Amino acid sequence: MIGLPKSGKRTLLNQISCKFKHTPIYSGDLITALKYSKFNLLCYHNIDDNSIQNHVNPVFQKIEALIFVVDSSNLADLNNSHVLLQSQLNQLKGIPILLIISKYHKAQITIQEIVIQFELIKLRQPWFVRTVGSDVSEIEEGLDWLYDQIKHIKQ
Ligand SMILES: Nc1nc2c(ncn2[C@@H]2O[C@H](COP(=O)(O)OP(=O)(O)OP(=O)(O)O)[C@@H](O)[C@H]2O)c(=O)[nH]1
Ligand SMILES: [Mg+2]
Repeated sequence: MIGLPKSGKRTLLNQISCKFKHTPIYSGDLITALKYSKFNLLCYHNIDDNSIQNHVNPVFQKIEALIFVVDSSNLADLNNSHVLLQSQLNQLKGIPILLIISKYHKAQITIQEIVIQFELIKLRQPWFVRTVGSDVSEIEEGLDWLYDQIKHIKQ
């Protein structure tokens, strides 16, 4: 999981951890690593232009999917957010992407507008968009989709 500072990653991690049984592996300023029954999750709290591949540790040998968090309440950061996603995608070709639109109850932009701005239609890999922070949090659907994608790739 990546996203700009203040995009809502830590809040999302807490939300996921409340819903699903997990084992903490590592928790620090830069990275949180958690083990769930179906998958391992690595959150990069402070990612820069470096590839996240450079930070993969022996527990997480390979990145199989990406959760990208974008704050829908902050229009000023949307372009930087897109640039961050692009820079990571250039280095992680072909992996499925779950785009989580956070703070959707305070959104300044619609899902459709984000999909267009982020040029998701042009992506070659599978992608899926869900919101959080709205009345109905869609994180479970998003994680189910991601897990199915990973299983499908492994077959
Ligand atoms: N109102 C509202 N605020 C939110 C929501 N999600 C996150 N925030 C706030 O947005 C700020 C940033 O959220 P964090 O969860 O710390 O996100 P982050 O900075 O991407 O996380 P890390 O970089 O991993 O520390 C915090 O002040 C949160 O309280 C939300 O759904 N609603
Ligand atoms: Mg933060």
